[in-house]
Amino acid sequence: MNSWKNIRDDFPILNQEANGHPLVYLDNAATTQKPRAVIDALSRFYERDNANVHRGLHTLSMRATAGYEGARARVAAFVNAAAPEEIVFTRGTTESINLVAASWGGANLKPGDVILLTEMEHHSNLVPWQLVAKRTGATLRFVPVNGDEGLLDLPSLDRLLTPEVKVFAFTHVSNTLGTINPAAALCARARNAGVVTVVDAAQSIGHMPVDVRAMDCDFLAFSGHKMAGVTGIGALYGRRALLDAMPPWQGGGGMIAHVDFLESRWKPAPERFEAGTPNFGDAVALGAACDYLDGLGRAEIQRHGAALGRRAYEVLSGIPGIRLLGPRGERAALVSFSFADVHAHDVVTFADQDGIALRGGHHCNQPLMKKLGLTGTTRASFFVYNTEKEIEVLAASLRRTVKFFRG
Ligand code: 7TS
Repeated sequence: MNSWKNIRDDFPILNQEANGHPLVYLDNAATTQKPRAVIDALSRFYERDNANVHRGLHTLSMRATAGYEGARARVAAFVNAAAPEEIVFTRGTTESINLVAASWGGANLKPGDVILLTEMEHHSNLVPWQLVAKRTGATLRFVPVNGDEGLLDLPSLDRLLTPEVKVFAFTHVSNTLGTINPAAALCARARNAGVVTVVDAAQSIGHMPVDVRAMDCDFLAFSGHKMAGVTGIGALYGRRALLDAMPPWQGGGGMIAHVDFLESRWKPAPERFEAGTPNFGDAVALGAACDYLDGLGRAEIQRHGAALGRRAYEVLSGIPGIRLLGPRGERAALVSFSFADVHAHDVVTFADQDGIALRGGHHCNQPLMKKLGLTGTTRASFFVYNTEKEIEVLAASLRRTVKFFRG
């Protein structure tokens, strides 16, 4: 069991100053920091076990293969998949969604079909669908977001789920608004209409229990680096029958059952979708990240993040002229806001002078920003090691910034 006591000591990077102040890292929605256990798992792999997987009969190769396939089983258990074969390792959320859009979408969409998305999607759950729509003649349709509170307009869903809709891809948690979408209910409504579901779990995977069988989704995409894992690795969960029926999206070594000069046959999933030397070192570290988060307890992580999200919303709402986005009630571990008279980039730059890491901009949500009449927001996003005290430090810094700009 990992312990919440002295949790900050698990993350070596936090023990430093930025611009003469203790580092307050509030950019976790972009990427989380890594605990010593994950960093050590990565070094251990390269110090003891490194060899290419799946092809060698020597000791190191067998150990590396066991590590890689063990990580697959660990990730499968982390999201409660029915089998390790339902986990395809990818570079992250973006690649996972591109895989589904290109492979499933390319094989199953045709002119007249509709791809249903929401207005709060990250560009990585929008642009891949635009690309496949162009290729296949399908069109895009969007579930509206209701104003600054940032909730999906759920009553409109039944009207939007017409027989032309073949796939519904939506984010579990909005990286810009902090909205937590009712994923299981959305999947159930889509399933009743015979629609395939793709859940973008980039912002939920490290912050709450994510159970693909409880959610009953068809696909789920996530990144390791947003859940205490290292960069360059993530996964696509896919229902086995769907994955096995999908064509490959990249060709190369490792994904073939047989190759001839003119044609080839594919292995079943997941190998079919993992052409070339896979990222086994980072996969092993992702397994260690799963262990770390489960050690803390994912329900406990969710409670901690929700409390910080709520507290930040409350404390920041006292700052004159602030416009807070996202739900007033239950929200994820982040808060997003803007000022009419201070640009988000200035807010971030001033906060950095106080040692605080924030993010300012459109957060890869340009269409949503346009709808809300904004060019960007400032965002503070939390993880397991953040504290209420850091929210006070943030609020004090923001007050100084707005005072400076207002003279
Ligand atoms: N989907 C959501 C909801 C995200 O927040 C992000 C990244 C992605 C997909 C893409 O993940 P990637 O690991 O493949 O890049 N979001 C952010 C962010 O909010 N700030 O930086 C990256």
